[in-house]
Formats: sequence, C-alpha cells, structure tokens
Amino acid sequence: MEELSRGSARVAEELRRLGITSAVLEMPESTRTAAEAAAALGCDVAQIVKSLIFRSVVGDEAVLVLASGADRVDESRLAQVIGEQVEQATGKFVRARTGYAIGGVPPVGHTQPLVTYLDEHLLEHALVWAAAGTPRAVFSIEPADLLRITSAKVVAVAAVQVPVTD
Ligand code: 5CA
Repeated sequence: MEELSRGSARVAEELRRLGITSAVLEMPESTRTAAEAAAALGCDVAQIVKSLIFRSVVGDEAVLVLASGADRVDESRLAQVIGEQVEQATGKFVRARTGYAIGGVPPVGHTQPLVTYLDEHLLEHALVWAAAGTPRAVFSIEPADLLRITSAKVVAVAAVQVPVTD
C-alpha cells in the first residue's frame, strides 16, 4: 500500500485509535467537494459527509457541523440550536482551529476538540464517506460509529427544501 500523506496519516491514526477499521483511501481524483467525492467514489452525494466549520459570532468558537452532501446547512437553524449567531468560517479560521484546509477537514483528529453537531439526515444511510485530512482522502463509516467517535449531538439543521409544484 502506498504511504499516506501527512494530513491523512494523522486522521488514519486517530481512526485506528477510535476503533474504526475502514481504511483511509487516497483517491486519484479530487474529493475536495461533496460532488467530486461522490463522483470519485461512485456513490450518492447524500452519502458524503460534509465537515463544515462555523464560527460563533460572539464567543468566537469553532463549531463543527457534519451534514449530508445533499443538504445545505441553514445558519439560522444552527443558531437556534447553539443559542448564538453563527457565520461560515473563513479558510484561515478553519485551518487555525482544525489543523486542516477546507476540502479536507475530517470529522475527527483536529488539533483541538470541537463542539460537534450531526444532522439527522446522515443517519438515513447504511454507510457514509467523510474527508480524511486532504482534498483527495476519504474513509467510509457507519453513521452510528460517526456519532460515537465525534460525540456529536444529533440535530436538524438542514435547510428545508421547498418542493417544486407543477
Ligand atoms: N472532502 C469533501 C467531503 S469528502 C469536503 O471536505 N466537503 S465539505 O463540504 O466539507 O468542504 C467543502 C466546504 O467548504 C463547502 O461546502 C463550503 O461550505 C466550504 N468552503 C469552500 N470554500 C470556502 C471558502 N472560500 N470559505 C469558506 N468556506 C468554504
């Protein structure tokens, strides 16, 4: 097996420590976005875990939201959950608080513990895929295990999709 790059090796080590046995895969194609990851893996975009960093505006805290690649996170719903206004983090903030660049942010293995929420839609799948530290690295996991290793709180923060009529 080829050696993993530094960022993904760190995630692989953390996954092993947490008892997750699936391998970190470094894909030949980009997995930087949920759509690219789904195309590279040949799975449904809804099975891709987006690891999104938000910043609480008053507390300046990093908040990690794990959401389905098919969903947009509604910031006002997230603000209601947290009890504070939030904004999407900048690339600089993401790197400073997680140790990873946008497009490779994993659900675990950050430089510091992060308050973590998991959107309920991710629980609808038998298996999901998440980023593993770089914009080409991914790993598969059962949603229940993802919940366990992140100690996330299950929430409903996906934007409500307005059905198209006629
Ligand atoms: N590797 C894939 C999943 S396997 C991945 O990391 N997807 S992601 O959705 O978690 O990361 C991309 C997200 O980063 C985008 O959905 C978007 O919310 C955020 N993002 C992209 N560009 C920027 C930017 N310039 N500033 C802030 N956030 C950004």
